[in-house]
Amino acid sequence: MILHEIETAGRDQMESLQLERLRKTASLVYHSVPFYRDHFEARDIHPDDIRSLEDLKMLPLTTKKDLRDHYPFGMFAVGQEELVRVHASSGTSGKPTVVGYTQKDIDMWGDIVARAIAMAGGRPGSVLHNAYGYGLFTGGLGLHYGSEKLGMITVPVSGGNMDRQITLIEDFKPTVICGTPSYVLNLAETIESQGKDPARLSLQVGIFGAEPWSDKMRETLEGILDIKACDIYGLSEVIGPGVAMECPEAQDGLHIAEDHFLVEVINPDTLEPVADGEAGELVFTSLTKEAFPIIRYRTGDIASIQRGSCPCGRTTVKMSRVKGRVDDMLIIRGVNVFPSEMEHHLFELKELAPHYQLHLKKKGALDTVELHVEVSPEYYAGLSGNIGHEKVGELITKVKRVMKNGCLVSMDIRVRAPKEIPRSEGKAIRIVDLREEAVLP
Ligand code: DLL
Repeated sequence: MILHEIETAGRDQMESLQLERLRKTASLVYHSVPFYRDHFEARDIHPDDIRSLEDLKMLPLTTKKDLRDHYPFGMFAVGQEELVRVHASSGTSGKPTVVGYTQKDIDMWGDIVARAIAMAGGRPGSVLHNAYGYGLFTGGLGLHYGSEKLGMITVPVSGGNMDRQITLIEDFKPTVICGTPSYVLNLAETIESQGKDPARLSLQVGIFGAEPWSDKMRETLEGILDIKACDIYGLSEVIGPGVAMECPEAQDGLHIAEDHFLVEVINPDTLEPVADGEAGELVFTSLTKEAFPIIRYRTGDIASIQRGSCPCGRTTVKMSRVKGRVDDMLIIRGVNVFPSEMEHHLFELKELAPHYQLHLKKKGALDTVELHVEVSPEYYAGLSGNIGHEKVGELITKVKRVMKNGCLVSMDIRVRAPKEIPRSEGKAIRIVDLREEAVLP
């Protein structure tokens, strides 16, 4: 096990480091980013007034809208001559969110991702197959630089071209694979469809993130590939992947790189802090970034945090798996539910393949949700390839019952034949919103 000293620091040591860095960051944004300076001045405070970590709460929360309003470079704290990279996240509407990095930011990011890969079990000299997309998305380059920094032989495959991915895995014999869980599942199934057993490949560890996934999805991936699958979390606004990483020893929560990012959890409606262990919206403040420091950023991600010791020996605060995004939460007949919770229950059914989509539709004035599930090839064979077979009625009743018991929701179910649900090419599309179309004449 590779443990970095700071990952096992005592609380006092960690918090005094955080405070020192927070004060530096506050001073940087006050002097260099008009948006933040206005916040200080409106509250009649000065960076020197920040004397404890709690004092951070004197400052307001920052939202995605604030970043969009300052598109493209208005939130940067350094001049263009100091920037060496930008990334952007696409977002569903309007302009993308642009983030920038100095060389020091890139080095720091590489360090934390190297730490994350080492935590999962990556080792210098062995091969890492990186199937996260390269480009404006932070996944590809984020894992790439971390892997190189750790001294791993980095294969920058990016997404797409399944056949090439499979050849490279067979020939280069990576021990670590990185990608979104839905894409790697797609890859594993493609390998199976070629009559090969993905469990016999050289892979030992999967570093999966960039989208919500359930413990059942973990079981599926670990089983099909015979690997240990660990969750990696991050977002471009905070840095990219590496904000938090799950250790294989516990597989129970992700260690936050607390020496670089300060976490809070708030109730997304009242904006008040919630207690440890309670789910709420994650809020992050960067402590060491130069180009794009961020103060109290509302991530939109729902999770809880826990403090205390971990079997791996690390003392850093852990966040739970992300349940989903505030804006992906569905309210079905008054019950709140996230797609990843449905996934957890759906994947228990042997008749189904691990693929699903939720279609939001309009029936008159009412919003309705249809859950599309796909039967496994074995079950399909038992239907003699006829999706209209009477046995499907029993399956629908069963799926309805599982959703009702597991998530307390009743919804319409549509059963699809194998491969009918589109496969992931990156972040999986779990929710398809057809409501706009429905209201068109
Ligand atoms: O997805 C960064 C990343 C790349 C993380 C590779 C992990 C691996 P964005 O494109 O800015 O950055 O999207 C960030 O993705 O706010 C979450 O909603 C979601 N997300 C990221 N990691 C996880 C995860 C990258 N492990 C948004 N579990 C975040 C659940 C995740 N959701």
